[in-house]
Order: sequence, then structure tokens, then C-alpha cells
Amino acid sequence: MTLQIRSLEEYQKEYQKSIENPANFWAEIAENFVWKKKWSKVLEYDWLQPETKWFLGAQLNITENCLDRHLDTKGDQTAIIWEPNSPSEEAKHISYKELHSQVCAFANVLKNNGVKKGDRVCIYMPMVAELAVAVLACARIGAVHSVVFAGFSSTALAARINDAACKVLLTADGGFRGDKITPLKDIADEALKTCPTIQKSIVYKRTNQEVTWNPSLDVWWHEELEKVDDNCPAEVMDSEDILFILYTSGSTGKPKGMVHTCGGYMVYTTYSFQNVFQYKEGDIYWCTADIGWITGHSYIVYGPLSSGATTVMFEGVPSYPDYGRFWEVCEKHKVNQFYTAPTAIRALAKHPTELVDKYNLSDLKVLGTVGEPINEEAWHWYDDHVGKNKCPIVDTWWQTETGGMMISSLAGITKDKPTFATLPLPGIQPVLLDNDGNEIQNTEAEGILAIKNPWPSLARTIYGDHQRYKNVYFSAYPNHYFPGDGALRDGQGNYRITGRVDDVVIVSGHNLGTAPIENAINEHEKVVESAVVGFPHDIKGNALYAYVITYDGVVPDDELAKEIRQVVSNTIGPIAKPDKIQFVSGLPKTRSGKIMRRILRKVAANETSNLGDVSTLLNPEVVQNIIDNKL
Ligand code: 6R9
Repeated sequence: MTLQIRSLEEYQKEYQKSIENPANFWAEIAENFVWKKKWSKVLEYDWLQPETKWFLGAQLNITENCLDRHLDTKGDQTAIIWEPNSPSEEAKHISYKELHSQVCAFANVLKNNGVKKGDRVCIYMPMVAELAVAVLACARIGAVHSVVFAGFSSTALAARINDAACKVLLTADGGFRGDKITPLKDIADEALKTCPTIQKSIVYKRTNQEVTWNPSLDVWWHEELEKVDDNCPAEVMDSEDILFILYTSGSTGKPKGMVHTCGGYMVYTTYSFQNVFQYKEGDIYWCTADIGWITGHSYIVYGPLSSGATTVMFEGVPSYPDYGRFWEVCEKHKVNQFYTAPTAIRALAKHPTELVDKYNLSDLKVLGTVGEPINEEAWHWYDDHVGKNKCPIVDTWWQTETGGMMISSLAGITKDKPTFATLPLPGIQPVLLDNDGNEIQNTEAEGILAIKNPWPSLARTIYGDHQRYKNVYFSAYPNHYFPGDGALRDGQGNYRITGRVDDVVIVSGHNLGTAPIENAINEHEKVVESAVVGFPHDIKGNALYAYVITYDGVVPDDELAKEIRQVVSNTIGPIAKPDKIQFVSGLPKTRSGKIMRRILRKVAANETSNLGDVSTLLNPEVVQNIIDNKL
């Protein structure tokens, strides 16, 4: 594969090239794709507007790159291995030829149901293979997909449908997740009561549960497929036409519909996939994310398929039927690259290592992590028990907004370092800024992370609200993209993401990031996970409140609280010792596994009557429990 960097020297050379002349660098990479028409200009941008355009004037269809171009050389190779929720159901192997045919057929279903280029299609589906088919079918005809994670409530779904004025909804009767069944059609029905723009709802049959049927709106997926053939030419898309919208939560209020466009997104996700994971022909790659998140969009669907890879899609959860499921699936499908989130690793590390050890993981070559900072303990558990100390770990820092991985080691090419995302990918120029917005020149430093130059897969706007896009990402530090994270840099230029910069608490005049305090607490051998927030304090201004989960079987007591304070004191300093430590059974998490500190802050501040919207939580039930046991 011509896109792949193969040595440290080559990385350094490519990186240099990408910074000196980004347009030439990316034009060379872009030559490796199928374009219907080449660009007239590679890059045009003005971040004071802000505006960013890549491959101007070029025409393409991303599905020709993900499907058609592989048909001659690997038509019979498996494109998607679909692993069902229940291990007793059979996995599916879908070849590139079959996937192409399914995508074209479903694209025709969309057309028959009135969908045209530029129309928005909301996808609210479980992790069935048809979800990937649906995403690609939209792209095939130039419709804009807006995938909403199938764990969101009807209110959250309706808000997203209405924000983008979607014309058609794709959903399912229900979805399997562990031992639960989510009644997706019921939830969608409830949402659609307040969604006037939806003209059709196409329902995939997965669970066979009974559903209420609205004949003026609903049609069955399988019945619609009977009416079409699988011949569907790819729509001609401009490089800067919208490929999809994906919502990400803002720190306040309404979710932000991040807009990604066709050309740059394709080039960057493919390039980063091949380089970070060092994917080789014939490898089996598994990313455990849900396609409802950006990780699933970029690194289950588009990046891998455009690379001609075999990508695993998993319907279930890591704990079902037991906590060995991930490893059982790795063994079964001979997975070579495995990509998951620290929250999953911590949950699995809580359980006996026999659950890992009993499986043959010898095919694993690369491990990856994404979504939040990984603490030292979890990193080593992953390295020791899953990677057997022979697999490089790529800690990939990026965001919904960045479209692709920004800072990460390249597996086996550049060095990994526990808890560090390490070095920027070619084309990415991170800087650290001080509180006044000045670039910190010292290599070894800590500050606010910002990106200095455009890269192809940057989200171009927030759907329908360009002003908000400007305010959130381009106003804090003019001419820089501001991701909202803090970072520190070691003497070799490796970056460690320290957490959201809005998670800073000022205690007695000292700025304390909550992330390093949590890391320190998590180092205690009896602690699984923790979350630290500030709460108002008469003398200190703010004091720290720590919520701590301990391992099963540990009886938390004052002695343990004392030890935890000591660990924090030793690691960061006495100033960072939490005033209050509450032992809890769970932490409120978003569906993508991020701790919702907003709620914990309110509980700590005794403002429990007004917790705001908790409907998007994965585990709303833990909130009451935390309130009931509040210190
Ligand atoms: C891909 C994804 C983005 C935020 C980001 C940061 C955190 C993601 C991380 C990480 C430390 C990593 N984050 N990867 N923090 N190390 N390797 O997660 O997108 O859901 O938009 O979240 O997640 O805080 O700003 P998204």
C-alpha cells in the first residue's frame, strides 16, 4: 500500500514534508484514490472566517473508493465480519462483491422512497451489518447521513432529526445488547410524534418483536428490497459536498451537528487508518466502537473499507455472555488489530485475568485506545494481559470534529509511551498555548492544546450554525483550531492529553486539572475508577470532591479514603487532596463512555433539584444512588 510509512526515518521525513508544503503532501496522498475529476486547487482556507476547503473542484463518490475499486482485485475477500450479540448466532462474512451489491440495492430503496442527493437521512439502528450498508447507501446517492446512536432516548433522537430536518428515518424493530432488547421502533415512534419533516420510516427486522405500524409512514426494509435491483451508479459529488452530519454534545445546551465533507474526509481517514494501525493486506481489524460515534464512522466503515481491509462489526457488549467476550471474538476471528476505549479496558481489568488468559490471542499485532486519557494501570493491564507485551499500543487522540486521528504513535514505527498519545500524524501541527494564547516554545511544557494548520478531515461547520462553530473552535485563539483539551509535552515532543481544559478547578488559587488527580487516585490498587470535580468552599474558593469506584469485594472505609488522599498528595501535592471522597458503585457516563462531570458537580454542590438533561446517560440509575449517599 503506497500510503504507508514504514520506518521512523520515513515518518520524520514525511512529517517534515507535510508541514513545509501541506498542499503538495496531501495532493500526493490523494493520487491514491479514485476521482471522477481531479482538483483544480488542493487547499484554500481562512481561519478568521473560518473556512476550510480541500481538493477544490474535484469530484468523487466515496463508495467507489470503499467498494467498486476493490471488486477486480478482492471482490471475494471479506469486507465485513459481523459478529452477533449472542455467541450462539452465526457470524456473517460479507465479501466486497456482496457488500457492493447490498449497498447498491439499498441505495435504490432509498431512491424509491423519495430520497435525493442532499436530503438528510437519519439512521437509528443497532449494530447490524445493515447499518453499515445504510450509511454507504446514503453516500452512494449523495444523501447526507445522520447516524444517531441507538441508545439515545426519543427526545434526543427527535432533537437530532429536527435539527437537520431529516426526510427519512432508518430504524429497526429492536436491537440486542447483552441480555437486553432495546425497543427501537417504539422509541422512534415516540420521537416521530414531534418530527414533521420525516416522510418515511424504513424498518429493519432484527428482533422480531411486535411493533405498532403506521401505514402512512412505515415500510419494511426487506419488503422494499424485493422491489429493486442492485444496479445503482454512484452519484457525482463535489469534494466539499456534505457526506454526513454527526452530533456531538456541547458543554452546554444543544448538541452540535458536525458537518463532514466528501473528499478530505476520505483521504484523511484512509491515510490515518493505514498508518496508525499499520494494516497489512489480509489482516483482520476490529474496532469495538458503535457506528453511532465518529470512531465507528471513520474506523469501522470509511477508513478500513477504503483501504480494502476486513473490518469486524460487533453487535454486542464486552460483558455478555461474560467478561471474556472480546477475547473470545479475537480468537474466533483471528483479529490482528484491536481498537477499544479505556473505559472498556478498566471494566474488563476488574475481572479475573483467566477470562483473558484462556483465549488464544496470538494473532494480535496492534492494540489501540481512544475516547479519553488512559491511566497508567489500565495501559499496563492492556499491554500485559491482552498484548502479552508484544503489541504496540496506539493511544489515538482525536475528536468528532477532527474526523480522524490526530496524535498517535504509528504501530511499531514510532514509539509508544504509557499514557501518552505521543506524536502528531503527518499533516498535523499541534502547539501548546499559555493562558494568554501565546505559543509555548519550550519542548517540555504543559498548556492548552491547539492545532495550527488545516488538515483534510476537519469538520467544516456545525450544521445550521456557523457562528457557533466559529465561537467554539476558532475564537479562543485566532488562527488556531481549539479542541478544548489540555496537554503536556515531554522532552521528545510526545503529547499526553491531560483532559478537558474546562475540567479545571481552582483550589486556593491553584489551577488543578481534575484528570491528573483522577489518574493518581486510580493508581491505588483497590480503585477501579474515579471522577473528581470542584465544589464551592468558604475558604479555598473551591475544594475537591472525589467519586471513587472500588474493586468488587473491597469494603471501602475511612482508612481507604486516607490512603487515597496520601496517593494524591504523593503524586501531585497536598493541595490536590480531595476534601470529600464518596465511594460509589458507578459513575454517570455518556453513551460513548465519557464521565458526565456536569452532574457530579451539581451533586457535589448540593444542587440536586436541577440536574439538567440526564436522558443521554448510559446509566441514569446511578445518579439517584450517588445523591442518596452523598457526603
Ligand atoms: C474520537 C472521540 C473527543 C474528546 C477529546 C478528548 C477525549 C479522545 C483521547 C482523548 C485522551 C485520547 N479523547 N481520545 N483523551 N486521550 N486518546 O473520542 O471523539 O467523542 O468527539 O471525543 O475525547 O477530550 O476532546 P469524541
